[in-house]
Amino acid sequence: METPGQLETGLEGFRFWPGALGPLDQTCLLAQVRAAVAQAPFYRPETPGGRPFSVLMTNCGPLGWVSDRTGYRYQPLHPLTGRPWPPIPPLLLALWDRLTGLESPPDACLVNLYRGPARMGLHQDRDEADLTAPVLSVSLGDTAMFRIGPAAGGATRVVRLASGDVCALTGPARLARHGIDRTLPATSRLLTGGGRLNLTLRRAR
Ligand code: MD3
Ligand code: FE
Repeated sequence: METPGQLETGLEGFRFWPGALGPLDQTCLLAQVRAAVAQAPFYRPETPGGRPFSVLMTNCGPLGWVSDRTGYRYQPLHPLTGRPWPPIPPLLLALWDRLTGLESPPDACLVNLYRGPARMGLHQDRDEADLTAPVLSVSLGDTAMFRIGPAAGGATRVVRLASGDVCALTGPARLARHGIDRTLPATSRLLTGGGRLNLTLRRAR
């Protein structure tokens, strides 16, 4: 695994590469994500309790994470179009290779879109079959206030995730509680009209 930068979260297994993607790579990746979104449009999922997410979502790859009144799961088809998710953008596969050093590629890429007051409450990611595989997160667009704390609960801290930043959640941090408090408007000009995209690469099965 490429050596990550230093960042004190007090959480072992939280790896952070600020500015891993330069402006050119960000523009390239955004074009690849836009092409995928043309095939698999963003939609607003509902929690199992029937509340709409403020974040819009879509996926790439063999499997996509979905939520509705029946629960959370990974599935091969877009819930609205009924079509398979488009392939994971090549730039992301190369990044997974470079930063995780893992032989097995990701089989799911969740794409989150934050606009205006969109946020994501504290949660754990545990819908994946193998919870020892890392999650790799790529941020594009406006800066996010990302909150993270230990799996067992207790003190959390906030890390700013800016456009081009990449982090990996491995080891003890894989089950960390985390969320997005808010995004900071007009902190990036990458997305026309503002907002933030987050791409998470995962091994779901
Ligand atoms: C820590 N996404 O999709 S990315 C998610 O910015 C999610 O959209 C946030 O939480 C976002 O589930 C945070 C950073 C991240 C991603 C996955 C994690 C942190 C994580 C998995 C385990 C622990
Ligand atoms: Fe998460």
